[in-house]
Amino acid sequence: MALWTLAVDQGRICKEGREEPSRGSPLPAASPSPSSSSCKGPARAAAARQPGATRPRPGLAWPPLASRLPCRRPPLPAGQRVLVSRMRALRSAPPRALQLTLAVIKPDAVAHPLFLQAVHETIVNNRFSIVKSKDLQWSRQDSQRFYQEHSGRFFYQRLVEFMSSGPMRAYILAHEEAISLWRSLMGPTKVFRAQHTAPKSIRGTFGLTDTRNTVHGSDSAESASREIAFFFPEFSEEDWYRHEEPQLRACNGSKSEVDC
Ligand code: RTP
Ligand code: MG
Repeated sequence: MALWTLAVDQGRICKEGREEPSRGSPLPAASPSPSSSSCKGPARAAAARQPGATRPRPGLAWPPLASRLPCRRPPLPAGQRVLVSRMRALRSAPPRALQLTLAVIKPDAVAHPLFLQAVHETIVNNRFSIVKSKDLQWSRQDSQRFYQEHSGRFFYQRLVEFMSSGPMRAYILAHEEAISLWRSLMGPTKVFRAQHTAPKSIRGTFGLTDTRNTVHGSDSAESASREIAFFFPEFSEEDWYRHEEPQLRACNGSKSEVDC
């Protein structure tokens, strides 16, 4: 007759089955069947093979509770382990309601103070928070590195020359939809198209040529992180999300500007 014992191990209930020893015999009638146990059979067998393993007394669970190997959960497959650790990280990370993007006013617009002022006002009027800004001028090497992805294109040399030809202004902008909002305010890359399809956009209004098209904007969250690090190497996105983003979000949601 099968006798079932319950062992609580590491907070988990582990069910073990064994055959009852035959009457009068000091040993169990049969060694425990691995298939009758939810603890893995090999674990029990290993415990029984230990040099000091105690012989069981009839009627008691065998081997004694203290000498049993712990019941361990079988390891998760690699894919599931990654998923579980990502879910844990997401649970402990603060919520990210604000998105960051990199915006640049290119040399053609910075050369005209009124254009520069107008683009700056577009940023402010569209409820972006200006997290950081700086005026700078690139060397040719900076320009080549930043536009590496376009290095095989016909316009690459022209672009590199232009972007290192004069001062620029760079911003880290925060907004719920920072990337897509800034890209839609910029308008299409090609100025001729911008003038026809989005005449009120920044490029439609101030753009000069397909190269001298006034502004730059990150096109994805990954590009934004990479480009922000390129222009603002001292800025830590992680710290900003941890300390400043929650405050800024609270301020944006609050009607009073006293505490913000
Ligand atoms: P950006 O990177 O400056 O925000 O512009 P984008 O995404 O709209 O356009 P992208 O394809 O990334 O091109 C980068 C910059 O290269 C110059 N360009 N010139 N002559 C041309 O046909 C041409 N095409 C692109 C522009 O300055 C463009 O912004
Ligand atoms: Mg681009």
